[in-house]
Amino acid sequence: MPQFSLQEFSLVYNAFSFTFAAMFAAFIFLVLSRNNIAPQYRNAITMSSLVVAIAAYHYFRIFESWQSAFALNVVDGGAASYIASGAPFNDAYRYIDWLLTVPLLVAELIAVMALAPGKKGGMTFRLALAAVLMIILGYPGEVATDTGTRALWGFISTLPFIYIVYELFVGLGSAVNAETGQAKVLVRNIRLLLLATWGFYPIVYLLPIVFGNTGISPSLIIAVQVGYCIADVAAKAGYGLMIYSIARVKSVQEGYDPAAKLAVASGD
Ligand SMILES: *C/C=C(C)/C=C/C=C(C)/C=C/C1=C(C)CCCC1(C)C
Repeated sequence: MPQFSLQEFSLVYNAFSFTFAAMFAAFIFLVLSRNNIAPQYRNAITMSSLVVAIAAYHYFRIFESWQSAFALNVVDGGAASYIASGAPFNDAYRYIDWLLTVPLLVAELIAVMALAPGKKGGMTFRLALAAVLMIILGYPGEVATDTGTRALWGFISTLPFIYIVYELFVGLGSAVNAETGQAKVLVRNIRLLLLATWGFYPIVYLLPIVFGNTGISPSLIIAVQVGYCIADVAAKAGYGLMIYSIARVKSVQEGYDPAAKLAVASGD
């Protein structure tokens, strides 16, 4: 079982705490800013809010689990450290989190894009299904104790992942080109953000294969946990704010003015 110095333990502890705060703050922002968005794009904001709310809850649980998995060990005359308390560190919360949030992340992107209304439903369904399959098929490999099984399920799970990337960059090509002005730039950038952040997860999955299960050192555990925090904040909160920006730009482009509506409502 790994043993961590005080600084190492605190680094992961603080990363979880930061991630919880970032998800929670993004949730408050998205809920409060909903009225700045034209009604036709509000579903995207609702889904973004759900994603960060679900992630905030799971980070809170992961944070608690990390806290209870290690106990402070003070040795007379030696350096204090954190050793395993006997309670397992449960980061299986992540897979449950992904199962719920990853389909929502693809659905929120489709919801703000210029796709013919008849095509939106089908595209959302195919991408969300692929996202669910990707997570479900990755799980048996995640919990497998031998690297062969891990590699096999990892490979199978990569197929829906490739399908999602293909649809985003090829299948949705004309929908991206149909965007205008700043919305087009933002939609292009959010695809890149998605690719860059999502790419992190299969790389982490590969580490036990690359290093061999016995090569998982405390510093690797720290790198993986802090890395997941960064990827999750970017892929959920950062991504959610970009969805908000796209929805806001398009609302303005389409003539939606929340101030005018407020003035009418208050009789000014
Ligand atoms: C907020 C959480 C996100 C965006 C999680 C994304 C997760 C993935 C893209 C996971 C992909 C995987 C593979 C492509 C193969 C190996 C197994 C997975 C599930 C780690």
